[in-house]
Amino acid sequence: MKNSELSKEVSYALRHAPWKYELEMDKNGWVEVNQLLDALHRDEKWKDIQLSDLIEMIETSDKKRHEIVDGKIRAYYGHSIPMHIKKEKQQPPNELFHGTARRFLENIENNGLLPMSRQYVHLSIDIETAFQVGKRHDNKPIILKINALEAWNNNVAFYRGNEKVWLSDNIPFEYIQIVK
Ligand code: HQG
Repeated sequence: MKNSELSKEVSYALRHAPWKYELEMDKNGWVEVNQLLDALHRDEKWKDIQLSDLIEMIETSDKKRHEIVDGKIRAYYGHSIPMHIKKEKQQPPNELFHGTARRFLENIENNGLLPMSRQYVHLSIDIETAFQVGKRHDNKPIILKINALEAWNNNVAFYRGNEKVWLSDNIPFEYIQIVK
């Protein structure tokens, strides 16, 4: 419980509102772990949180959302802040998947997949992961298959999030099929 609550708070800080925590974030989304700890300590709830708690939070999480390297921490994906988080382009696998709500389909057919309130479109490496993502929006989500490599070969950019999540910009519907 503590870990998932902490994970939500850290995600909020690193993805959506670093200024509320007075964090200095670089263009790749990294902030000093000590800065984050100082900010958390100002909240009674997190006053005893230490680096080891952040490490445990990351290790026990159901999804790989954050990483700590050389005294810095960042979110792998999910950003909505105005400053664009820079990601390295990377060739995607042949196919990727996206789980979404039935009510969004018509708009997606007309405009392709759009980042909406986030900086990137989020894609999953398999149908099961996409299904779980889609379930957040609809109890009977639809699964879209993205011909990612074909899109990449036609200059659609892809970026790696974590082992299960890929990121992209706008994906035209010509590269998308409805799986179920
Ligand atoms: C939809 C979670 C209308 C899109 C998950 C999605 C993921 C459109 C919604 C990560 C559209 C945005 C991101 C269009 C896309 N018209 N709707 N043209 N194009 N959409 O939550 O991908 O647990 O911002 O299909 O696991 O659902 O937070 O994105 O349904 O990895 O770590 O607009 O967040 O991870 O919804 O989820 P979201 P998402 P965490």
